[in-house]
Amino acid sequence: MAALAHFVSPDDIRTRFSRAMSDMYRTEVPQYGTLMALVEEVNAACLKADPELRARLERAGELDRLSDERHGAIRLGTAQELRKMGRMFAVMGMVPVGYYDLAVAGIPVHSTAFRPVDDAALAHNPFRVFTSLLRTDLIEDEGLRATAEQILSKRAIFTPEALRLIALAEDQGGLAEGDAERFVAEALETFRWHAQATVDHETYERMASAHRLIADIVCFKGPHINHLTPRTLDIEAVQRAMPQRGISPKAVIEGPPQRACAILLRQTSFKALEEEILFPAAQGHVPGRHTARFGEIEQRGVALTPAGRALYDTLLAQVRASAAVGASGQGAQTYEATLTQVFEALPDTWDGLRTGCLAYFRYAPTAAGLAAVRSAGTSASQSLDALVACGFVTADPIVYEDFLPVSAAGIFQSNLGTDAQSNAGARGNRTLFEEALGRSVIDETHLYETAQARSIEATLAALRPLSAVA
Ligand code: OOG
Ligand code: NI
Repeated sequence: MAALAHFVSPDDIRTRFSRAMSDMYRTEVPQYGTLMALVEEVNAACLKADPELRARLERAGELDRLSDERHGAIRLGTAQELRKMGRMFAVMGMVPVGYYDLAVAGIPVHSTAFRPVDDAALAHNPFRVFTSLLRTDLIEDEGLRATAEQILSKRAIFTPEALRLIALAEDQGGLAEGDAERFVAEALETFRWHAQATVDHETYERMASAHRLIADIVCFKGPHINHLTPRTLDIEAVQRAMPQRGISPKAVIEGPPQRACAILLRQTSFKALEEEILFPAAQGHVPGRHTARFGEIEQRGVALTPAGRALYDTLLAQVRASAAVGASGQGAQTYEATLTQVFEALPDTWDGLRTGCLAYFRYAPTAAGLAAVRSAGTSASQSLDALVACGFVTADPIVYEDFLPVSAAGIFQSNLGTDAQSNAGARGNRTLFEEALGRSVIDETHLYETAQARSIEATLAALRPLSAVA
């Protein structure tokens, strides 16, 4: 046991890695730096204007993590890559949570999110990576599929040193300072942009004509990080201010509408950059262009229970069936108006969400509650709801730490144009994904459920004389 003490904690390794990634992406995609600065300004203004929000974030341990909070995304080509990636993220305390089927939206990948799961780790740094795996089984042209698989089978996306350090961490149960430092530097190499394609121009075009995402995954040396997304407290304000800073956002914000009580996740992105790349040719190289890397912001709200989520999914489907947004943003205003109107069916007060069992909350005794116990003034048993109502218990929303498949599809699509292949009828294949990963993904609902249940248990224990155990 004592031997563990000299290991750097996975939480610290994750924070270092997330910062290193952010620094790297800032130099690779300067607009990301501009967006970060904007988000920081907006967040500071929000906290100043809304002391209650500030207090709530502070209680939830979200205030300190805010400026460090971001997610990234990568796209992998093979089961072997996914499995090794899982091992690499495990060194940073990140595990696969959730399964996202993008095939239904005509995108030939399926995904999970690697992220920390326990409360302390999340409070430390909730860095997440949306990780997609190419579904070569959805490439209809057999010749093309074989070529793609053959190209992918030959690449090595991890440095030998990174692999050595992952194995070392697994053997020892952690990494000491120098090794942790090296691990972060070596891991970063996997996510770096390579302007040089690994295939000739013709092969690239063949892949791209099946789906541009296939070209992005197959034709490069590794799974370059394709965006990093800071968390904002006011996505509308950032969306409005983006054009003034020379950034043009996509037409609509994905996810739920603006509400008094934020739910789940709202996201918007700016278009992918057109970048110069080089294709190997008989004589040296020929230049070409590729679009893959973009920027995104997100605003996170409360996690919904299965009942709340079912309502969200139904309402969103209703909106999308009645108000379509065109390829260049036509209909965006109607979409937003419809979204707002249809979502009136979902309660927009914390109490409404909580008492309707639509969202998850973290309960804690208040100073007044604890004082009441000490003076033992009340001996009557009270329900949790009654304790909240009389100010002896607080109920703070549990933040949604995951992603939304429909929103993710929208983010993918806004960066792919409209020439995407439609895999009509294609369905997710969770079993295939988990086989590739070498383990099953964690059920996110179970995590929220447990976090809420644990907080209730601790709260009732602290207020025992006041509470009904039922
Ligand atoms: C991932 C797109 C999805 C999100 O935040 O939902 C995503 C990708 O483009 O690789 O990042
Ligand atoms: Ni994203």
